Amino acid sequence: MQASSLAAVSCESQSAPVHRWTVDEVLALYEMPLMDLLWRAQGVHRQHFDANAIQRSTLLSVKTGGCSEDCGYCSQSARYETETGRERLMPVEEVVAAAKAAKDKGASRFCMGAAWKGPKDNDLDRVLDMVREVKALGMQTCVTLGMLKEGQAEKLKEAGLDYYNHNLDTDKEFYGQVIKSHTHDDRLDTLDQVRDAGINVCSGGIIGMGESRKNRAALIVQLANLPKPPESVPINNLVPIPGTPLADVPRLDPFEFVRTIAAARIAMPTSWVRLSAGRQEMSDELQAMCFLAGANSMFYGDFLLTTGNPDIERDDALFARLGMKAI
Ligand code: SAM
Ligand code: DTB
Ligand code: SF4
Repeated sequence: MQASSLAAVSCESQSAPVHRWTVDEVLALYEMPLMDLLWRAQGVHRQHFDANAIQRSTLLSVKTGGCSEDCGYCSQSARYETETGRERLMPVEEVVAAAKAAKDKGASRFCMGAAWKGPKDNDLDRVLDMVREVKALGMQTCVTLGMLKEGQAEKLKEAGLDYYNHNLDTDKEFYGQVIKSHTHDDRLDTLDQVRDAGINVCSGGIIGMGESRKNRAALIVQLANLPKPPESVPINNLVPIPGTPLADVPRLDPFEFVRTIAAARIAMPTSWVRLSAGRQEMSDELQAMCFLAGANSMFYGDFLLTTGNPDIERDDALFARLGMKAI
């Protein structure tokens, strides 16, 4: 690792970034020869993390389908005819049983997702019980419930919530081409509420929706330049869902996905970068390249929300082959 390339990225304390990234700077990372980019990202990664350890979260869809929003990639929007059915908010006991099973299999965090524009207060009460009980199992807790109203983030914090997932999803400039029922600024507003309540922010995006490389670089900049970079940054590869407007978008070059992981790692050196949706379609070799690029977190378990994930046996075998350990 060259000292000069480290200097460009290491001027950050744990709490406040002093370097404000520009789109041109992140585009320049994307344009590096891939081997140079991987070398630099791995150097940054090793300054802050154990390069052989991966954090594992298990997802559960606690309320599925029928969402009012029009996100063009989503199987759960009520506006598109997809194969995803509609299910009511799950009973707390069933959620806790799923969390226990995930813990027994080795997940350290349990992430509960709901297909809402945002939670109604009475629905939130049941989610608060889920958070309390999952936390009591000794797991880290995460929820993704859509946009929050005033006071809801504080209630989640009191219940013991560790992380709130709310993705910026794509560049502000491209956002309106994928989602019209709410705005990028609405997403930022919820992130402010989460951060102000003292909950860790989990926010990232989706790659491969037809956006340009510049849009991808701008998304990384918008995440890195938040008042504080998100503690956790999921990078999703679009899972094309038949029936949605993005069902037939041409597939992205996998190396562009790797470059996005590397750019996220370099721009957000102390954040957990999660290799998220799209892993089922990736070879083991491609995933290993994502770890080399600085990904150090993943979803673990046979399902994401409504689509599949590599089965646990495949992931366990991959960890063994790569000599990686779970945290
Ligand atoms: N309704 C809440 C929201 O929008 O924040 C929570 C659930 S929503 C399904 C959570 C995230 O899943 C989205 O922000 C998006 O990043 C990701 N996601 C949804 N569908 C996806 C797909 N087909 N491929 C990749 N990522 C997807
Ligand atoms: C995130 O960034 N990815 C996860 C989690 N946060 C909630 C969801 C991925 C969903 C993939 C499509 C599906 O299974 O419906
Ligand atoms: Fe609803 Fe979230 Fe899907 Fe958008 S991404 S349609 S808000 S569940």
